[in-house]
Amino acid sequence: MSKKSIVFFSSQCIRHHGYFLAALVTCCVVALSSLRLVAQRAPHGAAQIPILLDTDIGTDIDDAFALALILRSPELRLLGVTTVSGDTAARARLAAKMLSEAGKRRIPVAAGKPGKPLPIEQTRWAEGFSSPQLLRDNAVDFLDAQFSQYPGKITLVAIGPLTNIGMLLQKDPSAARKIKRIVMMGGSIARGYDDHATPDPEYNIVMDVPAARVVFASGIPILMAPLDVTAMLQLSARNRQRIFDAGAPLGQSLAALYRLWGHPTPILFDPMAVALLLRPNLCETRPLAIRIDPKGYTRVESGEKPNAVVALHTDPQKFFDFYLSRVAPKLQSELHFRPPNSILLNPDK
Ligand SMILES: [Ca+2]
Repeated sequence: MSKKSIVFFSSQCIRHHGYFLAALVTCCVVALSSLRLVAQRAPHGAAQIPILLDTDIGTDIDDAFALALILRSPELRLLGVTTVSGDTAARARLAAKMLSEAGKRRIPVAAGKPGKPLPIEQTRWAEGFSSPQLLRDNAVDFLDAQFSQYPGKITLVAIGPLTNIGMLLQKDPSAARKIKRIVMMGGSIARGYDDHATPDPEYNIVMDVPAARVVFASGIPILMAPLDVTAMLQLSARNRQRIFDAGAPLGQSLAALYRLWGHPTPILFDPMAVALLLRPNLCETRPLAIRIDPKGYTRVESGEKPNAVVALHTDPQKFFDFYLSRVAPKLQSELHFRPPNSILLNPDK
């Protein structure tokens, strides 16, 4: 076929099959972008899990510890962070500064709709911080764009009230089909705060009951870490110091935030949601039908179709072993350290 014939043939094809070609090109672009997303690999060769983090970082201290675990987990690919509840812009600055300190200056952060401002002591750490990674887009539009760009690929890690994802699902119920899974800290089945043996209305649920109801009715697969597997996760002074001693960037950031937080003992509620995503066998889980009652209790409806896989029991020691192995790994020199004979023979020395 001559060059002229090829040009003629091509132009005829485009004329007659323009829509088909345009559709084909669009499919290729979408397929390529999806491939680009899943082709990223963790160092050991397995494909990375693409995630978005929705957080109320800044009130309790556990969100910062959860973000640290994400940043120390090569299996995860953090595509972005959204903030929720109260002063969402201040929370976004906190998340962005923590990312920036860890060298992750390209991970975007989008603030949710601002709510009633509450005093957040930790935000002083990021006062005046600015970065191009702080988006002008609001959290709901950002989530929408990400889930639409990679339909069915992204896991949402939700460690705050469910306002942002609830707003997205109310705006566009079809968005549920684009979300691979929600892994969340929230709810209380048989145990409550302080690890007592009765359930409580849990903070993330009770802060936005309508949003929680929308999420649990959406059909999105949910993996839920309630108080039953989180309320007992008190970070001991020894382990806290080990994390802070790990130094820059994460140990240093966590130490600075801890000092501003101003309480003695963090409880690592939120990091369990991240740990559960990475190590599902850290908890015994069961599919359950969860109904959110008007007071924010997460009630189990027997005989109904399950809408969540719920973690019900855990071994805190195994959780902390895992958490510390990631966020404050022992140096090889410490692992192989043996006290000299003189100390073994003379323990008082
Ligand atoms: Ca939280």
